[in-house]
Amino acid sequence: MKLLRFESGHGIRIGVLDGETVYDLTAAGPGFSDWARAYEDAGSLEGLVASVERAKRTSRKVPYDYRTLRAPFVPSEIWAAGVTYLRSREARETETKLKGLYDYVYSAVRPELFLKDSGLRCVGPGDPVCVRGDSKWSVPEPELSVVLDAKFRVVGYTVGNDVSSRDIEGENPLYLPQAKVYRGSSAIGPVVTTADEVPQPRALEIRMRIVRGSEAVFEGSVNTSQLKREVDELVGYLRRSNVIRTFTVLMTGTSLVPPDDFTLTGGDVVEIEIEKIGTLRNPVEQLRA
Ligand code: DO4
Ligand code: MG
Repeated sequence: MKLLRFESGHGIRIGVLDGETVYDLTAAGPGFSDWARAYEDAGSLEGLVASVERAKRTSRKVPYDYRTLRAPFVPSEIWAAGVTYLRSREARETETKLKGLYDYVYSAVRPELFLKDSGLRCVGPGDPVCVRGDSKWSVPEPELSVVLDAKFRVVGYTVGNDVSSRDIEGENPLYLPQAKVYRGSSAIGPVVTTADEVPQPRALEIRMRIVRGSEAVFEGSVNTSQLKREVDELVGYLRRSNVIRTFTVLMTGTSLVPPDDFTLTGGDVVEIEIEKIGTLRNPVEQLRA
């Protein structure tokens, strides 16, 4: 199932995507006011799938229109894993003034995990992701993103963009929260594909294209088979002595790093496609210093 939210003349609706058709579930009952509530009411992914299938029978169908999409849910929190691909390790070791840290964490038993967002700075499809006003070197980070329930069970997967400032992190790794957390610094969407449809999260193709004007200024692809750690391993570290709410996101790290002379610029459009999920497309806004 592909879970989404969209805007209509009647406010924000929740729906499921089936081919080019969206089943608008919002009127199906009070539990369908938002995905976290529908999931909590159903108690499990299996329960949610069953209640959605029932609700679909009486739901209105509307054509799929990307322009109406919102983030598929408002994340309770976004956590992110770092240096989980060789390419990320190389890029960070190049940019940092403190050599060795990224080499170490790539091979360490404990992964790097950090709190990316409270949900406040995250946008959905079509909304702008931002470049900090005090950063001279910023990049998108396309990441397979795991959607978790409050028991740390995998509900599904979405496309994530961990927008980051390379110069701020490169100056000092202790500046990581400033390099990672600011207005419009993350995006998720366009849908959540439920876990039953993604039996092998480490076998998905990720593609990114950055368009400037009419030209693609960066294009790249990677397969999640290159991810150094199992999804379960990352979730296992997140759950240690921790508590989360349903619909918390865990981004799994990036491997697509544009060349070192590239920086994201206001007006660019970032397109990230992940197999079985879809394409997350966001324009870029330059913030003032
Ligand atoms: O160590 C900094 C963050 C790394 C990261 O976000 C990534 O590898 O995706
Ligand atoms: Mg990242």
